[in-house]
Amino acid sequence: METRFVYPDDCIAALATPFGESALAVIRTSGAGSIESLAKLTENPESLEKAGGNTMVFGYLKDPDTSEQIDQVMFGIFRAPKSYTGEDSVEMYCHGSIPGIDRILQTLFSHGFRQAQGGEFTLRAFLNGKMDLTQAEAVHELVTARTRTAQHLALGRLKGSIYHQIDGYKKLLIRVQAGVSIQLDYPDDEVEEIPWDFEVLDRIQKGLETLLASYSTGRLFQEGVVVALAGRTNAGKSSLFNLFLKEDRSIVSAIPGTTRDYIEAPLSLKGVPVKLYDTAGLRVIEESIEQEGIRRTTQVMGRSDCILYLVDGTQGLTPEDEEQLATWEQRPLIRVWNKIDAEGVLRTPAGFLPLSATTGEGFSSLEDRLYTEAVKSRGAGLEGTDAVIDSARQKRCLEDTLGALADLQQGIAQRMPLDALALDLQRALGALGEITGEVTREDILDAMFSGFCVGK
Ligand SMILES: Nc1nc2c(ncn2[C@@H]2O[C@H](COP(=O)(O)OP(=O)(O)O)[C@@H](O)[C@H]2O)c(=O)[nH]1
Ligand SMILES: [Mg+2]
Repeated sequence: METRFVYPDDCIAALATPFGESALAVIRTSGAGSIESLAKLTENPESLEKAGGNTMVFGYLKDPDTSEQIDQVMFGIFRAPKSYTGEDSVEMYCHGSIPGIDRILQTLFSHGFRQAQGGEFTLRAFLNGKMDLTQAEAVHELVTARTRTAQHLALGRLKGSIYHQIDGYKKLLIRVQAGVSIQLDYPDDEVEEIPWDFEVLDRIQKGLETLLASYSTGRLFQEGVVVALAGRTNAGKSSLFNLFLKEDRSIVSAIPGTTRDYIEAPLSLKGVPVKLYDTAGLRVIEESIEQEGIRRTTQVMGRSDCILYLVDGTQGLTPEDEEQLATWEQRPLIRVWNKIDAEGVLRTPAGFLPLSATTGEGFSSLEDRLYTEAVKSRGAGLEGTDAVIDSARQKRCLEDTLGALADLQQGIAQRMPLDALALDLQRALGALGEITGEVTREDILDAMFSGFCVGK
């Protein structure tokens, strides 16, 4: 298989900020010789060549072919190994006009620099030992986090929350392995004792299981949950939608059937990213536009993680509501009795949450309930969220490790020969090492870093 990163040690450059008009644009470069190559593109090459690491240099970029000035720039100079990538590196703080950025990049690309591929800076950081793979993945997660909690969890991983745990378990396993090796080296020792420290093995397994279980929580924060508002027209879905968003996004109207298509909006529910859908009401009607709206409503309900089903408390439960509730019974669903502020509202039946989408009464209980449902429907737990894994790759490695450890325990119970058991142990250690990237194949690296944005 062809991999993209064979000998990634040439000079790369990329725009690290969005390509658009802004006060500043940051252009990142890295690679042996990058400082010298860049110096040639400035009015005063010595100021860069002689600059120490971790210093800023003020100057002008020029096109060496025409000697024309391109931009006034602050150069951040980093010298190997003290840089993000571990290589010589220059970060340029330029002016953020689109033609300006374009001109600078074109000049770099025709004078010794190549366009960096997605994630290539972080890949180099990993290859140069600046971070382990869980931290490299956290960089990506940190950039793409959608809520504050997600961002916080990713930052924890970047600081090494996963790495330190894995490293701890690995050291314990190596101790177990050492005990086995001694036994293997001196087989004719009369000790028939099995050299297994079951207490330590248990501790490792439990710890890894906890980490593995945190994956659903990690995914919850990364992907978020889909919540659909449903119910008959005029139940107050659009009003509730706006209450969630704290703004008037969806049209609220006393005329039935105003919302004909669904609209969606992102929001954060106590740190969990939610995609909330306001749907067309469920109402049997001849008109074809509205029928299409209803078809789409059913579709959105079908793929949601939780349905908020609203009933107009002044109207009470209709046969249509009963039918809908029966249809979606198997799904995570919260029954909401709306319009409790209204004159002549009927008593809230058992199993319904009282709400006024107009006054906001009952809304915080609804939020609590939705949060619990959303977390539960994803099988996530939020206790001890200091180390949460959020990578399918890490999950697979943990499963491999636990698989090998289970084989080991079974082998011990069946009194398998020690050298066979030593192989299980080796397999467990290998899978554990893969998590942090001590043993990682190039194609895995390739797949992993290609999901990054350019400039990271
Ligand atoms: N009194 C009262 N009226 C409400 C409440 N929620 C919605 N309404 C009214 O009910 C009508 C329909 O609301 P809307 O949100 O458009 O319902 P939808 O068709 O389900 O989206 C509008 O006139 C709203 O002002 C509520 O909690 N209390
Ligand atoms: Mg509506």
